[in-house]
Amino acid sequence: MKKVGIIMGSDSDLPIVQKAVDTLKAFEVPYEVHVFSAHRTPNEAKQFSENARDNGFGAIIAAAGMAAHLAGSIAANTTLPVIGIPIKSGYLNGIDALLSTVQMPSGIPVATVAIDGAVNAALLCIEILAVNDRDLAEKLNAKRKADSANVLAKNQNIEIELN
Ligand code: RP5
Repeated sequence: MKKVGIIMGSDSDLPIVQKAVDTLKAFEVPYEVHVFSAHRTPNEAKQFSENARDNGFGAIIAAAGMAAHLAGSIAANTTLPVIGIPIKSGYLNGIDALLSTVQMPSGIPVATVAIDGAVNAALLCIEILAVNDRDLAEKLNAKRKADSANVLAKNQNIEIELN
């Protein structure tokens, strides 16, 4: 199976990024995690993305806060799908990172999830890998069913308690 690359702009992003790691782990999808910054280590970020396809990656998650150019700069150097996670940090609570990540000019797409949306970033990568992997697609279906059962159980508890 192809790997998912998880790149974060700073180790201070890890508490959020960890949720993507945990999700990939739960689906037994292989991954690699790195700290590369578009601003502080642009050469390393570029080298990773240029070589990602040859190094066995199928999708890349890029998480960054503030003036978040990481996802866009990674996408500029690979044609693998890039999923951006805008991280909530600094004075603007992630709105800065959201707009920086989502507003890509035509030609270089970044699939941007919600502010701090690490779980969905991982699930989107899994869905991309599952296009050619029926077993993985089955695991996604099973998770959806489990999530539904969980909500129905909560509904039942609330209905018993409040009605
Ligand atoms: C971004 O700036 C990082 O992704 C992080 O979200 C934010 C702050 O980084 P640190 O100053 O905590 O290293 O580049």
